Amino acid sequence: MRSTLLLSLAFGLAASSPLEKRQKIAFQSVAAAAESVIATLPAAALGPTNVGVVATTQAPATSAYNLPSAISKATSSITVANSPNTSLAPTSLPANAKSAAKRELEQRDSAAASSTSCATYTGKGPVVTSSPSAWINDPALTSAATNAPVPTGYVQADGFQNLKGSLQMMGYLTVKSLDTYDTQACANYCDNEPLCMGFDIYYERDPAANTTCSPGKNPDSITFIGCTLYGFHVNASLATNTGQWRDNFQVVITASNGYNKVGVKHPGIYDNIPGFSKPVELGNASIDALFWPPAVFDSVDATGNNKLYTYMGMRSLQQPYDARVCASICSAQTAANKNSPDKQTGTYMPCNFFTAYVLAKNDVPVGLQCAFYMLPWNTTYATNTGYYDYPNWPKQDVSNHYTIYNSMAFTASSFAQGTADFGNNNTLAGSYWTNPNAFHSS
Ligand SMILES: *[C@@H]1O[C@H](CO)[C@@H](O)[C@H](O)[C@H]1NC(C)=O
Ligand SMILES: *[C@@H]1O[C@H](CO)[C@@H](O)[C@H](O)[C@H]1NC(C)=O
Ligand SMILES: *[C@@H]1O[C@H](CO)[C@@H](O)[C@H](O)[C@H]1NC(C)=O
Ligand SMILES: *[C@@H]1O[C@H](CO)[C@@H](O)[C@H](O)[C@H]1NC(C)=O
Ligand SMILES: *[C@@H]1O[C@H](CO)[C@@H](O)[C@H](O)[C@H]1NC(C)=O
Ligand SMILES: CC(=O)N[C@H]1CO[C@H](CO)[C@@H](O)[C@@H]1O
Repeated sequence: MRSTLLLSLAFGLAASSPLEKRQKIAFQSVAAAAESVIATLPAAALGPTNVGVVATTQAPATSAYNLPSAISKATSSITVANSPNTSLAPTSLPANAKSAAKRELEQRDSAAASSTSCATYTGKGPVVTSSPSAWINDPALTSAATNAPVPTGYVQADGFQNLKGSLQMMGYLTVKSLDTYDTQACANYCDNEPLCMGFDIYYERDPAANTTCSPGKNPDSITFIGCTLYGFHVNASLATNTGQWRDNFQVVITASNGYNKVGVKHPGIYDNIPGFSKPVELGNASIDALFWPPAVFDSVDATGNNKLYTYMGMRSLQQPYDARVCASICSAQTAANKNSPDKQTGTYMPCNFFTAYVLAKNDVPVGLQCAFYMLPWNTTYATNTGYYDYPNWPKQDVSNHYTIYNSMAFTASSFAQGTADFGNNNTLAGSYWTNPNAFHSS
């Protein structure tokens, strides 16, 4: 029956400190699993590598995120889950993941690069001829960062000003080359990229020529002005790319500033996802409900009957926030379940509703979270805004703060049309589903 509350730890309800209400999803377990995936992401998924060369030889610069491949990766591991005990496919390591040990920035040595061997490069930033260690502190460069205006519609990320490193963070979208250190110009790029939630602008000391072709393998320097866009809010603690050696030339970075888009953005790309109606914004909260009818978080109703367990599990994706990927998982899960219904009853678990939100740990994003349900829940149930966790409980020496943002809810369009998929369960449709419109708050 549907009375069990046992889920796997990573997706479940187990509380690790008394501060957590028992129905809440254990974000600390989700985050720990996500962090181990993030640790395996290749450098190219975290930020541009060899940016000066890339951005001065390609216009517009490379795009690091591709929706069709994100969808095919996210849906490739789907297995039938017609029992409420089954957690959806756990976060899996990307097939081509490199080990974290190999994450140091690498020089690009592609075929395209070899056709430009002995190429020379020009930068748009001020040329500063001092040594790399003096270069990073030269006021000709750093004053741009300290005087930069905060662009309209953005806030400066806490402490993210004039850092000596560029961002290395999950959710990297693309890099643009700027003509001047212009925070508004970078913000304009971010505004034109629907998935962009934050950006990093910085100066990078790059070689004026291919180092291998230059005398002493240490050519003059140029100053590249980078503008990198991310599908999450940026955090100063991840401005960790302080450069690298290319032969005898030292690439270094300075004047690195990070900005985040204010408020929840609901880009139009989510208004017409096939099979789903326009999303409802849940702000900084996720749905905190499992059983229908809701009332209390118990598995049986007042007369002792088992309630319907509507929650189907969640996925944590270490890629830019993109609710379309969650939608494709929801649809693929319904199709897989429908294709292999329960042998005895002929019923299956349809995914009729999902939420997509960012889970952050201490302001650092750990993933795009997708949570799946058989029935829709409205904003009344969006009450989980995260929590503080004390990993060494009962000692309170350390605490981690889990928060949520950009939370959105999507309901299958079939509900609006009154042709909802109840998984062949007429009992469910008849007795538990009386007023679908009650679930739509917009
Ligand atoms: C769910 O798991 C519990 C405990 O392992 C088990 O007793 C129950 O039969 C399972 N329910 C289903 C539907 O598989
Ligand atoms: C630099 O020149 C070497 C030797 O000609 C070539 O193999 C390499 O691809 C070039 N690198 C770049 C980034 O153009
Ligand atoms: C929602 O979360 C974002 C990102 O953490 C934060 O900047 C904002 O202040 C939060 N809003 C509210 C109303 O708490
Ligand atoms: C069908 O729905 C009823 C509730 O309406 C539930 O008790 C029953 O377990 C469901 N059957 C299956 C096989 O899901
Ligand atoms: C959400 O649905 C419940 C019925 O399940 C209803 O009582 C409540 O008013 C609804 N809330 C909103 C915001 O529509
Ligand atoms: C995980 C982490 O280091 N998060 C940091 C994000 O940035 C703020 C402001 O600099 C820090 O307070 C957090 O510790």
